[in-house]
Amino acid sequence: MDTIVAPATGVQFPESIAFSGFFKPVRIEADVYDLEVEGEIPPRLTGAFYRLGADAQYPPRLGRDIYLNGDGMMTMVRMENGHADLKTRFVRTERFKAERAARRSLFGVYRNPFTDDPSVAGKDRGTANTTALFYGGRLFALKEDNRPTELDPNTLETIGKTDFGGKLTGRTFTAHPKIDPVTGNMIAFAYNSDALVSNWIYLYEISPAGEMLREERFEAPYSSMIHDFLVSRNYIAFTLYPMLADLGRLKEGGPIFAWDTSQQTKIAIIPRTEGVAGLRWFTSPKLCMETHTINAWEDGPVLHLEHFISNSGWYSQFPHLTDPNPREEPPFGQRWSFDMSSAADSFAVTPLTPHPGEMPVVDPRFLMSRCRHVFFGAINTDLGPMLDWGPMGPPFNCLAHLDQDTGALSYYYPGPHASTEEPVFVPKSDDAPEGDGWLIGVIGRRDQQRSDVVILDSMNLAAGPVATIKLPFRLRYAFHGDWAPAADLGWTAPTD
Ligand code: V55
Ligand code: FE
Repeated sequence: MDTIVAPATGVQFPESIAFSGFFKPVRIEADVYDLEVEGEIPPRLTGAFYRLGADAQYPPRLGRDIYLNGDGMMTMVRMENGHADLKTRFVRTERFKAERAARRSLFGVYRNPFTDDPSVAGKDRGTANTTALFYGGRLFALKEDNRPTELDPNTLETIGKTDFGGKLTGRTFTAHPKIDPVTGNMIAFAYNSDALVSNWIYLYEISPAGEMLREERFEAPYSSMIHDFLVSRNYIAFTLYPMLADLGRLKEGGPIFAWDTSQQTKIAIIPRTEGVAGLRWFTSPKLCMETHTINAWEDGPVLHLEHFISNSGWYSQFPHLTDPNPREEPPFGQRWSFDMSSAADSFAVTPLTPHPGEMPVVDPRFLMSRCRHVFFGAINTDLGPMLDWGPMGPPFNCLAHLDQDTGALSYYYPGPHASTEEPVFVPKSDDAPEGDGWLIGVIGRRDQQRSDVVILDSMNLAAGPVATIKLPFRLRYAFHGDWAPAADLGWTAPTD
């Protein structure tokens, strides 16, 4: 860092959608004790709520970038005896530390090292900004283009990157691993892991103690963005869509991904026991993209994949390869059903949601088996107006609950200037029925430049929050979170 000189001018964020208004970087590393609480925090919720998102320490080096490239910012709300304390911390990545020392951005646009300042050539570009995962007593910050970063779950201090005892072979790791509620193991994958652009997909199984139990690889027909995947009791499944990576485009300083309509949407289904030797490929008759997965489960020989699907690329983040002005289609929930006893390359599609949605959660105790209850962010204009578009597309104006037995939908509507984020599900007790829990989620109050954390009864969203934890400032819209019970955090006395 010896030759880097801080710029002679002050910091200014651009006026673009990802860096202004309600989405302007917040950058506050806070400790606020005893937040205001309306209502009552359920005693069961003694522990810590985490959520991870992208903030931006500095304006983008080239004046432009997408929201997904911000620096990892962890939020923790620690709850105990009706009290709630807030802690927010940037993840101290190598990149964060280098840029702080230089007082400016050194790394260029999203996943493109060819746009970096030459002084950081070959340095770690990781942002650790997508998923807070509490697993095996450890808190991880995950981002799909790098290895997991471990944080202290009580202080949020950055411990460093992990390679699971030297057994993680690839340079990347998904932000959407699945925890098997029966075995306790983590099933994970990685892509673009042996090179910046690669067709190889890695599969991992890791124990709660952090031991690598299994690693396998298979080759995809193309190199594309693979954000999420599905695991049932007996299968692992990927929906691959042609948001293709291109090394030549990266070298020209362009975006890593572009939507290529000359390719098809492919599904890879892998039997868990047999592994990649038993892989079967399917082709979707319709070109479409999976945004996030809900769950996968089996009914006899039929494998059901439930996920949010959109019939276009994600143009708010990545361009269409040829169309300069493409129309982005919103995602809807769908169930894709594969009869695995048949050799046919086909599946049945059942729509699950009548309006657009995304960021689904189910009761994690029942993942990989049928989940009757699904919770997700939705846009339901019967409840109230749409909000102005944000840097991730149109914001959700409610949280929805889908009961798959009755088909009934119910909603929490936070008001006309408020948007929801993906909630975290905590069962009401260890033996509560499937789906009967508390949902903890952040609400963005756009008219107040402020955020709330709400706690909802999953079985009665329409009743509104049982508790609202009021934050004195705005949190930047974040991605995925988790819950850690106090017993797993080693609490003896209140921590500083
Ligand atoms: C996604 C999110 C990312 C990313 C790539 O939601 C894809 C999809 C938060 O970062 O880097
Ligand atoms: Fe995600």
